[in-house]
Amino acid sequence: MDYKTWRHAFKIDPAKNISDKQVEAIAESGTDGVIIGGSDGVTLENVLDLLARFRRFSVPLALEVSTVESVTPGFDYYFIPTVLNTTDSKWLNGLHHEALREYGHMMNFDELVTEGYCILNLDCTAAKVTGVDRVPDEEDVQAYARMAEHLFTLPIFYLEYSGQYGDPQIVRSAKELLTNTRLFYGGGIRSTEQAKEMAAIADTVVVGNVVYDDLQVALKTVDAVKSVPLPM
Ligand code: 1GP
Repeated sequence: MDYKTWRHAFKIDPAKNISDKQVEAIAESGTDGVIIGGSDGVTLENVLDLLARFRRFSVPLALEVSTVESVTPGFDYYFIPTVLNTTDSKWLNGLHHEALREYGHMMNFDELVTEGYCILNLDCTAAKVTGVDRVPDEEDVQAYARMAEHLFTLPIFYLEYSGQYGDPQIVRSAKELLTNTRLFYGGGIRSTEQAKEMAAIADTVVVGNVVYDDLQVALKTVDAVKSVPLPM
Protein backbone atom coordinates (compact mmCIF):
# COMPACT_ATOMS: atom_id res chain seq x y z
CA MET A 1 0.00 0.00 0.00
CA ASP A 2 1.42 3.33 -1.10
CA TYR A 3 2.43 5.58 1.81
CA LYS A 4 0.37 8.34 0.16
CA THR A 5 -2.80 6.49 1.15
CA TRP A 6 -1.76 5.58 4.68
CA ARG A 7 -4.26 6.73 7.31
CA HIS A 8 -2.67 4.95 10.26
CA ALA A 9 0.91 3.93 10.97
CA PHE A 10 2.72 2.50 13.95
CA LYS A 11 6.20 3.76 14.76
CA ILE A 12 8.42 1.10 16.29
CA ASP A 13 11.64 2.06 18.01
CA PRO A 14 14.61 -0.24 17.28
CA ALA A 15 16.11 0.65 20.67
CA LYS A 16 13.11 -0.78 22.56
CA ASN A 17 12.34 -4.44 23.21
CA ILE A 18 9.30 -5.98 21.62
CA SER A 19 8.16 -9.60 21.71
CA ASP A 20 7.32 -11.73 18.67
CA LYS A 21 3.71 -11.79 19.83
CA GLN A 22 3.60 -8.00 19.90
CA VAL A 23 5.23 -7.81 16.47
CA GLU A 24 2.57 -10.13 15.09
CA ALA A 25 -0.26 -8.17 16.71
CA ILE A 26 1.02 -4.91 15.24
CA ALA A 27 1.72 -6.33 11.78
CA GLU A 28 -1.71 -7.97 11.61
CA SER A 29 -3.59 -5.07 13.21
CA GLY A 30 -4.83 -3.61 9.93
CA THR A 31 -2.50 -0.64 10.17
CA ASP A 32 -1.41 0.76 6.81
CA GLY A 33 2.28 0.84 7.56
CA VAL A 34 4.98 0.31 10.13
CA ILE A 35 7.70 2.92 10.46
CA ILE A 36 10.89 1.66 12.06
CA GLY A 37 12.65 4.60 13.63
CA GLY A 38 13.88 6.31 16.76
CA SER A 39 16.03 9.22 17.84
CA ASP A 40 18.50 7.39 20.02
CA GLY A 41 20.26 4.03 20.15
CA VAL A 42 19.42 3.01 16.58
CA THR A 43 21.98 0.54 15.21
CA LEU A 44 22.24 -1.64 12.13
CA GLU A 45 21.81 -4.65 14.38
CA ASN A 46 18.54 -3.59 16.00
CA VAL A 47 17.15 -2.33 12.66
CA LEU A 48 17.95 -5.67 10.98
CA ASP A 49 16.34 -7.51 13.87
CA LEU A 50 13.04 -5.63 13.45
CA LEU A 51 13.19 -5.84 9.65
CA ALA A 52 13.51 -9.63 9.77
CA ARG A 53 10.71 -10.00 12.31
CA PHE A 54 8.24 -7.69 10.53
CA ARG A 55 9.06 -8.91 7.01
CA ARG A 56 7.32 -12.20 7.77
CA PHE A 57 4.07 -10.24 7.41
CA SER A 58 2.70 -8.28 4.46
CA VAL A 59 2.40 -4.89 6.18
CA PRO A 60 4.38 -2.16 4.34
CA LEU A 61 7.59 -1.18 6.10
CA ALA A 62 9.42 2.13 6.14
CA LEU A 63 12.78 2.82 7.71
CA GLU A 64 12.91 6.34 9.09
CA VAL A 65 16.59 7.07 8.73
CA SER A 66 18.32 8.74 11.67
CA THR A 67 21.84 7.37 11.12
CA VAL A 68 23.42 6.40 7.82
CA GLU A 69 25.10 3.38 9.45
CA SER A 70 21.77 1.72 10.20
CA VAL A 71 20.47 1.79 6.62
CA THR A 72 19.94 -1.62 5.06
CA PRO A 73 18.12 -2.90 1.96
CA GLY A 74 14.79 -4.63 2.41
CA PHE A 75 12.37 -1.84 3.33
CA ASP A 76 9.56 -0.60 1.07
CA TYR A 77 10.38 3.01 1.85
CA TYR A 78 13.16 5.05 3.35
CA PHE A 79 11.73 8.09 5.10
CA ILE A 80 14.32 10.85 5.30
CA PRO A 81 13.57 13.48 7.94
CA THR A 82 14.73 17.05 7.51
CA VAL A 83 13.99 19.12 10.59
CA LEU A 84 12.60 22.44 9.37
CA ASN A 85 12.73 24.08 12.80
CA THR A 86 16.16 22.88 13.91
CA THR A 87 18.89 25.34 14.91
CA ASP A 88 21.58 22.93 13.65
CA SER A 89 21.99 22.59 9.89
CA LYS A 90 23.27 19.06 10.39
CA TRP A 91 19.63 18.00 10.84
CA LEU A 92 18.34 20.12 7.99
CA ASN A 93 20.74 19.08 5.26
CA GLY A 94 24.11 18.19 6.84
CA LEU A 95 23.69 14.45 7.32
CA HIS A 96 21.93 14.33 3.96
CA HIS A 97 24.93 15.92 2.29
CA GLU A 98 27.31 13.43 3.91
CA ALA A 99 25.13 10.48 2.92
CA LEU A 100 24.77 11.64 -0.68
CA ARG A 101 28.50 12.28 -1.00
CA GLU A 102 29.23 8.76 0.12
CA TYR A 103 26.33 6.74 -1.25
CA GLY A 104 24.51 9.01 -3.73
CA HIS A 105 25.70 7.02 -6.73
CA MET A 106 24.02 3.85 -5.46
CA MET A 107 20.79 5.23 -4.03
CA ASN A 108 17.42 4.36 -5.48
CA PHE A 109 15.68 7.70 -5.23
CA ASP A 110 12.28 6.12 -5.97
CA GLU A 111 12.35 4.53 -2.49
CA LEU A 112 13.23 7.74 -0.65
CA VAL A 113 10.54 9.95 0.82
CA THR A 114 11.58 13.21 2.45
CA GLU A 115 9.67 14.30 5.54
CA GLY A 116 9.70 17.96 6.54
CA TYR A 117 9.65 17.69 10.32
CA CYS A 118 8.33 20.38 12.60
CA ILE A 119 9.02 19.41 16.23
CA LEU A 120 6.67 20.91 18.81
CA ASN A 121 7.58 19.16 22.06
CA LEU A 122 10.88 20.41 23.45
CA ASP A 123 11.04 17.55 25.95
CA CYS A 124 11.13 14.79 23.34
CA THR A 125 14.42 13.14 22.42
CA ALA A 126 14.11 14.27 18.80
CA ALA A 127 14.00 17.93 19.92
CA LYS A 128 17.01 17.51 22.19
CA VAL A 129 19.07 15.61 19.62
CA THR A 130 18.33 18.00 16.76
CA GLY A 131 18.66 21.27 18.69
CA VAL A 132 15.10 22.49 18.58
CA ASP A 133 15.13 25.23 21.23
CA ARG A 134 11.76 26.93 20.89
CA VAL A 135 8.21 25.73 20.53
CA PRO A 136 6.90 27.04 17.22
CA ASP A 137 3.61 28.94 17.52
CA GLU A 138 0.72 28.68 15.08
CA GLU A 139 2.16 31.23 12.67
CA ASP A 140 5.54 29.49 12.73
CA VAL A 141 3.89 26.18 11.97
CA GLN A 142 2.00 27.72 9.08
CA ALA A 143 5.25 29.12 7.71
CA TYR A 144 6.87 25.68 7.93
CA ALA A 145 3.83 24.10 6.26
CA ARG A 146 4.13 26.56 3.38
CA MET A 147 7.86 25.87 3.23
CA ALA A 148 7.16 22.14 2.91
CA GLU A 149 4.42 22.53 0.31
CA HIS A 150 5.62 25.44 -1.81
CA LEU A 151 9.33 26.10 -1.32
CA PHE A 152 10.64 22.56 -1.06
CA THR A 153 7.64 20.59 -2.45
CA LEU A 154 8.16 17.89 0.15
CA PRO A 155 5.88 14.84 0.01
CA ILE A 156 5.32 14.83 3.80
CA PHE A 157 4.98 17.52 6.46
CA TYR A 158 5.33 15.85 9.86
CA LEU A 159 4.02 17.57 12.98
CA GLU A 160 5.98 15.82 15.69
CA TYR A 161 4.71 16.10 19.27
CA SER A 162 6.33 12.79 20.31
CA GLY A 163 5.33 11.96 23.88
CA GLN A 164 2.79 14.80 24.11
CA TYR A 165 -0.69 15.12 22.67
CA GLY A 166 -0.80 17.99 20.21
CA ASP A 167 -2.97 21.04 19.79
CA PRO A 168 -5.71 20.23 17.22
CA GLN A 169 -5.97 23.91 16.29
CA ILE A 170 -2.30 24.04 15.30
CA VAL A 171 -2.57 20.79 13.36
CA ARG A 172 -5.66 22.12 11.56
CA SER A 173 -3.97 25.39 10.69
CA ALA A 174 -1.17 23.45 8.99
CA LYS A 175 -3.53 21.11 7.17
CA GLU A 176 -5.47 24.03 5.70
CA LEU A 177 -2.36 25.13 3.83
CA LEU A 178 -1.41 21.75 2.37
CA THR A 179 -2.60 20.41 -0.95
CA ASN A 180 0.05 18.13 -2.41
CA THR A 181 2.09 17.61 0.74
CA ARG A 182 0.65 14.99 3.09
CA LEU A 183 0.26 15.86 6.75
CA PHE A 184 1.58 13.28 9.23
CA TYR A 185 0.64 13.81 12.85
CA GLY A 186 2.49 12.01 15.65
CA GLY A 187 2.49 12.42 19.39
CA GLY A 188 0.89 11.29 22.59
CA ILE A 189 -2.04 9.32 21.24
CA ARG A 190 -3.23 7.17 24.12
CA SER A 191 -6.93 6.70 23.41
CA THR A 192 -9.32 6.05 20.54
CA GLU A 193 -10.84 9.51 21.10
CA GLN A 194 -7.49 11.20 20.52
CA ALA A 195 -6.82 8.99 17.51
CA LYS A 196 -10.17 10.01 16.00
CA GLU A 197 -9.65 13.68 16.76
CA MET A 198 -6.33 13.79 14.90
CA ALA A 199 -7.59 11.49 12.12
CA ALA A 200 -10.23 14.12 11.34
CA ILE A 201 -7.47 16.67 10.71
CA ALA A 202 -4.30 14.92 9.53
CA ASP A 203 -3.86 12.62 6.53
CA THR A 204 -1.81 10.08 8.47
CA VAL A 205 -1.81 9.45 12.21
CA VAL A 206 1.33 7.91 13.69
CA VAL A 207 1.08 5.96 16.95
CA GLY A 208 4.27 5.17 18.87
CA ASN A 209 4.85 4.92 22.61
CA VAL A 210 1.47 3.52 23.61
CA VAL A 211 2.46 0.31 21.80
CA TYR A 212 4.91 -0.34 24.63
CA ASP A 213 2.70 0.94 27.44
CA ASP A 214 -0.67 -0.51 26.49
CA LEU A 215 -0.71 -2.61 23.33
CA GLN A 216 -4.47 -3.20 23.47
CA VAL A 217 -5.17 0.53 23.37
CA ALA A 218 -2.60 0.93 20.60
CA LEU A 219 -4.31 -1.73 18.48
CA LYS A 220 -7.69 -0.02 18.92
CA THR A 221 -6.35 3.18 17.40
CA VAL A 222 -6.24 1.46 13.99
CA ASP A 223 -10.01 1.12 13.64
CA ALA A 224 -10.52 4.45 15.38
CA VAL A 225 -8.45 6.28 12.76
CA LYS A 226 -9.98 4.36 9.88
CA SER A 227 -13.53 5.05 11.04
CA VAL A 228 -12.97 8.76 10.40
CA PRO A 229 -13.34 10.09 6.83
CA LEU A 230 -10.21 11.45 5.20
CA PRO A 231 -9.96 15.20 5.81
CA MET A 232 -10.51 17.40 2.76
C1 1GP B 1 7.01 9.55 17.44
O1 1GP B 1 5.37 10.72 16.20
C2 1GP B 1 5.64 9.52 16.82
O2 1GP B 1 7.94 9.88 16.47
C3 1GP B 1 4.57 9.06 17.75
O3 1GP B 1 4.60 9.72 18.99
O4 1GP B 1 5.37 7.97 20.55
O5 1GP B 1 4.09 9.95 21.39
O6 1GP B 1 2.96 8.17 20.04
P1 1GP B 1 4.23 8.92 20.32
